[in-house]
Amino acid sequence: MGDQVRPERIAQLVREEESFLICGHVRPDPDCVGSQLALSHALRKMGRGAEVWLADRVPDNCLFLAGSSSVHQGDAPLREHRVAFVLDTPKPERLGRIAERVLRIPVIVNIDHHPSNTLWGRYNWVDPKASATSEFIQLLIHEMGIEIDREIATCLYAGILTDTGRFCYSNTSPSAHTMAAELLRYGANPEEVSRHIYGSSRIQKIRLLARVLQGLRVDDDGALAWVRITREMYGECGASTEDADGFVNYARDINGVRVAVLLEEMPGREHTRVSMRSQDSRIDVNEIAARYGGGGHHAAAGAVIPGRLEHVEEKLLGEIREAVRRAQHGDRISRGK
Ligand SMILES: [Mn+2]
Repeated sequence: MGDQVRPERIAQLVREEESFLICGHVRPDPDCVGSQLALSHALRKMGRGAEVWLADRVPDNCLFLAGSSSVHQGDAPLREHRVAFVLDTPKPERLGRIAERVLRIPVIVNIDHHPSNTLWGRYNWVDPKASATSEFIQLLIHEMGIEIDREIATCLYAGILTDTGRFCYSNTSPSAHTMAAELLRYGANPEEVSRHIYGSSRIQKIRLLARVLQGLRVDDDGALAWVRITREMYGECGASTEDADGFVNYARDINGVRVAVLLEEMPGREHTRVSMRSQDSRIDVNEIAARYGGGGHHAAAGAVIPGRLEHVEEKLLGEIREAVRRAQHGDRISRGK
């Protein structure tokens, strides 16, 4: 574990080194890929080498970002690097199968906004108040003295747009809007970015969504809603796990729902992936995910839990109902005072 540093220190490191590896988490999202690509463009503009490396493939909704086709997915980096940036990745396990190789790199710069970040780099720039990792990269690029061009602006805008839930989540801070506004001035086109990210669904995804919503369940009191995805559903719809991103939000957006859960059967059926959303500030789903070695944010978190879907469903939903009860009980006590 290393120190928390300021962007000036990281910009100094950039001036001292020749080339950089830029890594991110498994199941990469637009904030991860966008901040990686933006940083790689800025480093190349400075005459530095930059290699973007991920365990999983770039999702379809990020393929419009400049440089996405050159993201490396091999078992090892293409070149030797002394310094690795790891972005949007709260702990090394979230790197997936590349974790071991990344941890062999002497200097790791950990830049992230997840509250669950363990400050695991040699240098850490971690602030849970930032709406997206893209915010840090925007500040760092300024610190590096590089002009933000249209391609960089588009990458960073995609990150802020998606991590704030299209500027809807509670992390939609004044700075998220200010930084997004700056990116528009540098040439990001919000209509184009939104169309690529939200308006180009595969038909397999919509078929899977229809199938999943048929199985939506809600507790009698309306506080907990959940959906399940089995291996059969993927097979029947020709869909993949990436297609299910965001499905939990349909359960979350039902009037009266405090917590929403998506349970997904993993290949082999011995593990279950869960995504949780809280609509109640008193219920911290990050804390619940952490009990299972997962993490995320207060209102959005997930974990991969050993066990078949039915068992995980019963145990996890029991814990969530308990958290909902406690939150409501606490509310009654404080109102009684
Ligand atoms: Mn992020």
